[in-house]
Amino acid sequence: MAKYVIGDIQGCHEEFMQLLSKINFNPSTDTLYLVGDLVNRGPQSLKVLQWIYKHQDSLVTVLGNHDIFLLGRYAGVIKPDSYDTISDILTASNAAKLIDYLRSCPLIFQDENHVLVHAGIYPKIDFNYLVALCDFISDNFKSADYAEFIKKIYGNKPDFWDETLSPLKQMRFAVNSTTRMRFLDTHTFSLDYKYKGEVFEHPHHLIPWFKVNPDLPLSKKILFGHWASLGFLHTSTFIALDTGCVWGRKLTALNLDNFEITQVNAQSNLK
Ligand SMILES: [Mn+2]
Repeated sequence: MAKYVIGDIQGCHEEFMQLLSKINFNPSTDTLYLVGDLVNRGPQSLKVLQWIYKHQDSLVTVLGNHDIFLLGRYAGVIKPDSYDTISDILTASNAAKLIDYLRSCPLIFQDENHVLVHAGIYPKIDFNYLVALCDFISDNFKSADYAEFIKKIYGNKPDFWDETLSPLKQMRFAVNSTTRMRFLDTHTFSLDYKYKGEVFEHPHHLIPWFKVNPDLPLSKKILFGHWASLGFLHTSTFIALDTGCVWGRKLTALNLDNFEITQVNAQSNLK
């Protein structure tokens, strides 16, 4: 009856299978939380997604930026990127079923003790308002005209939050902050997409999102991925789980009952 959370898989199927066997994952009794970015950049995105689809009753996954990219590519509203490794999914015979499953996955999931999200919880929006906004976004992802919706919410702007933004702009900001956020501007709290350097020696005008308001009005721990250069971190309020498997480092599982960490080494190095 154990509950585990696993970091960004990004098509690293072999490592994912090794990790599951190392923790003795039993789909009929155990539960798996996945922080999103199931696919892309890595070698076997289709195999990863097929495993997740098959075991969907034993797991919860939130959507990451690469998963939304896949939805947009399948819908034909996002242009290919030269680094994509999702063509096997796009041409799979059961692609429609896999995509429908992904469309049904939330941006934020909560249980009694945890909040699961790909990149983070933006610290300057009321949490319940953000959850409601994300639920509304999920309704749109599930709707028949989701392609048109993805086209509208795909883009960097607005990079700041303001309650007076139009509903569409609010949704775009919610998608970007839950799936792409790392650093915020210290003064305006806008999202920074540019800085790619050291996490702990960052420029003064930037602050990691989770340091803005370390005591979020939440009694739950935030479980997130997306930030490979941050690596594994566990504090009283959050757990960061992207340990850069696709970049030649490790894939990490954390047992949420006893906080035991299990890792496997990456098979290949994309760097
Ligand atoms: Mn990501």
